[in-house]
Amino acid sequence: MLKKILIANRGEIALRIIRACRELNIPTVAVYSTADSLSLHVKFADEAICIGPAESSKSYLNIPAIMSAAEITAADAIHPGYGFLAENAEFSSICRDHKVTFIGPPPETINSMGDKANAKHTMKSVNVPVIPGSEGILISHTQAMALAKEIGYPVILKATAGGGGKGMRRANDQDELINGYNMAQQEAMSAFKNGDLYLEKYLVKPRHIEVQILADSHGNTVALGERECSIQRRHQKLIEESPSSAVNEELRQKLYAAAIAGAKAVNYLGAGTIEFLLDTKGDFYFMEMNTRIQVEHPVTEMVVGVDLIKEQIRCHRGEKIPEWMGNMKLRGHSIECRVNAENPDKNFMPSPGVITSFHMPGGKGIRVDTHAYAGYSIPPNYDSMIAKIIVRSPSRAEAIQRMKGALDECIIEGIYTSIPFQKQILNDPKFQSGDIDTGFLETFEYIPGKG
Ligand code: MV4
Repeated sequence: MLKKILIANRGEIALRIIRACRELNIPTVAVYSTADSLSLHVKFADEAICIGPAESSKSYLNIPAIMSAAEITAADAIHPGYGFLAENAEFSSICRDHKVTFIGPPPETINSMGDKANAKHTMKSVNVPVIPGSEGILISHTQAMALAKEIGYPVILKATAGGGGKGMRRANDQDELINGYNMAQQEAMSAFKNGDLYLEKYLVKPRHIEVQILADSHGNTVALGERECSIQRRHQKLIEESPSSAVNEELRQKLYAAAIAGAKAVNYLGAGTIEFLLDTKGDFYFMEMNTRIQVEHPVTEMVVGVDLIKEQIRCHRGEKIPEWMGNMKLRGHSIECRVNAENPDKNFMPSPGVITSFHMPGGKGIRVDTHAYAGYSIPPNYDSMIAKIIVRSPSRAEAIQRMKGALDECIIEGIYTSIPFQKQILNDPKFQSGDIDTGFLETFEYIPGKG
C-alpha cells in the first residue's frame, strides 16, 4: 500500500508533494496539461503523463484521464493537493472503487463537511461552539424573519453548499433580509445547484483563526498550532501567520479541544483544518472544516518543525502519530506571503506571461515554495499564485522584519506581482501591532506605484 503516488495537481503544491514522497522513498507520478509540459513538477516526478489540454475541466479536473494515468503507471495512491479535486467526494469515491488510496477523507466525510449547515449541526452535537442562528437550513422568508428578530440584526445568510465566502448575504434589517434571501437563494442555485440557506448572527470584524489537525487510523488526533488568516482580499488570503497574536495559551488549549472534538466527531483521517471566527470579546465559533492540506500549511511546519505532508501520507498508510506530537510547543513566529501574478495597481488584474528574470530570497529562517523559474511562462488558465515566501523568527516583530527583507530581495521581472501590496501591509502600524481582523484590507489604503 502506497508504493507509488500519483499527484493530481500542478504548481508549487505538486512540487511540495514530490519532495515529501522523495523523503519517504515513495516514487511519484506527475500528471500535466499541455500548458504545463515545461513545468517543474513534470521534470521532478519519477514519471509524468499528459492528461489533456490547458482547460482545467479537461485535465486537472478530468477524473477518467487521471484514473487512466494511475492505472497505466500502477500508482496505488493519489494525492490531490489543494483546489481541483481535493474536496470532490465523487473523486474520493471513484478512487475507493478502484482500490486506489485517496490521500484525503472518504466521500462521506467530504460530503458531510461540504454541507455547511450539516457540518455546523455535527459540531454543535459535540459541544463545539457555533454561531447563534438557524438549526439547519431555512424553510421560508417568514422563518428567517422571525429568527432574525429573535437573535437581533445584523444577520448573515449563507448557502449550505457554499463556503469560502461564496453565496453569502449580510442583512442589517428586515427589508435587506427579504431581498438577500431571494438573491442568495438564486446565487446558490446557479453556483452550486442547491439553493438551501442557513442564517447566523453577523459577527462584526471577527478574526479568521484555523487549527491544523492530524488524525491517524488508531484513534489519535492531534492539533498542531493555529494559523491567523485574517489578511484576506475578497476571500483570497494574502498573508498568513502562526501563531495568532490574538491567541494566548489558555485560548489555544480551548481551540485545540474544540478542533479535536470536531475531527473525532467525523472520524477524521489525515490532515485537516478546522476554521473558527474569533469575535472581539475573545469568544470563538466553528465556521468550516477543510478536508485537505491547505496552501498556508508551511507556517505551521515552521513553528512545529513537522513535515505535514509526510505525516499526512503516514496517516493514510496506517501508521500511528508519534506520542510527542500530542502537545507541541510552538517555536517562534512564522509568516507567509502568497506571491500572486496579479497587478495590485490595476485591481489585482491577473498578469500571466513569461518571467524574464527571477531571483528568490535566502538566508536564515527563510523558505520559498515555488514552481517558477527564469524563462517560465505562467499560463493564464490557472490560479495566479506563483510562489510562497515563508519566514520564521523568534518573535512576530522579527518575523515581519525578516519578511520585509525577503520581499525586498525578490526579483521577478516580466510580470506584475502582489509583492508591492504585501510590503505596504508589513509596514502598516496597525498590522505591526497585531491589530488585525477580517475587515483589515477593506480599510487599508494601498498606495499604487510605491514599492
Ligand atoms: C461570517 C462573518 C461574520 N459573521 N459569519 C466569509 C467566508 C466564509 N467562510 C464565512 N465568512 C464570514 N462569515 C458570521 N456569522 C464574516 C465572514 C467573513 C470572513 C470570514 C473569514 C475571513 C474573511 C472574511 C471576510 C469577510 C467576511
